[in-house]
Amino acid sequence: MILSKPILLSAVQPSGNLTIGNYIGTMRHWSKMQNNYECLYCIADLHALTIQKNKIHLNKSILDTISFYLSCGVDPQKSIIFIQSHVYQHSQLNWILNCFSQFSELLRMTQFKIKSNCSKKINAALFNYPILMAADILLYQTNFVPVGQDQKQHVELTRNIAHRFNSLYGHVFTLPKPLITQHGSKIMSLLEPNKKMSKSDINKKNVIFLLDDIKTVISKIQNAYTDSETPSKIYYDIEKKPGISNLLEILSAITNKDIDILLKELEGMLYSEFKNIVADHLSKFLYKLQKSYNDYRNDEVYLKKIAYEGAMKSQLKSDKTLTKVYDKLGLIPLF
Ligand code: AQP
Repeated sequence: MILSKPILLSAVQPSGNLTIGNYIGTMRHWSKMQNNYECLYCIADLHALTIQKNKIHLNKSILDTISFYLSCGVDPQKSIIFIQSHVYQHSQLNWILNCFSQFSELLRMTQFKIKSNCSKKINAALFNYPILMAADILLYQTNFVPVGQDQKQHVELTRNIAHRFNSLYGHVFTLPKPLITQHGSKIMSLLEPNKKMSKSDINKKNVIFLLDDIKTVISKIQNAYTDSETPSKIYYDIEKKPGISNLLEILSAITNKDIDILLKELEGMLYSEFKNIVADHLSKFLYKLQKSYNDYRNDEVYLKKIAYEGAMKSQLKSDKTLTKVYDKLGLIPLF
């Protein structure tokens, strides 16, 4: 008997240039995960519409994101890479799950509170987007969802919606679990280390973008906020030293070294020396990543072929769940 692997789904919104936060929080784990899970990696373009309204930017960002998936080591022979809008089942299940979600639970979503605070014009999709995310996950009978800390609440909401549906109709959806690493699950802004690093931040100095040139990376790290403790000492303490702790998280993820080990190596150093080390490792890492990214990005025919094949496979998988849902609800599937 061949035992099937657990199913894992992860996604990134092509809502702008990807950040080192997106990479450290999720994408850096994807390549290894392919060996232990049946992986689906989605480009969540419908989600991006909540923010991104520029046709040219969105189009570019979708292809950029596929290129990054590949350059992070996702192998289309082992995993499915697909664009959300190519698989209509997501929107269909989204509507159905809207009918099983409560207004009050959506109001509690921290991401919505943060995003709606920053803007006077809030679209309804921003409010409803956790339900589309639930549809993304539940369509594939997903067991695990690797996410950054900010998305944990949405995975919990997904479990609640699935549980509610299952209680009414019997077992239809697998209840997914978030996969969150102890370190690197919330990379903070460089100048405001009490705020999550985000690709849509208007202050670009807060963010290391995966496509930043090396000079920019060095300058952003050198200007990153630290603290005025005297004498200066490098140690990990999110409350007292959010800036230094954030740089330690970044360095640890990029070098694959535990923070405890790094702290021994950094003992007695000045903040400026520490920053130089972070900037040096980050620059080398990004240089390599960008080289691989550029090779993929220059071949749009290949990128579109991967997206097409991914869509075909995802449609087949997701349709099984949608058909089951239709059946349970009393909807009639197409003969
Ligand atoms: N700063 C972060 N630290 C760790 N993980 C992060 N993620 C995002 N920012 C960080 C994780 O990256 C994955 C993809 O995120 P997303 O694009 O789906 O949406 P997001 O969480 O809203 O990311 P951004 O960068 O903040 O985008 P915008 O500015 O467009 O809203 C997720 O697993 C997320 O947890």
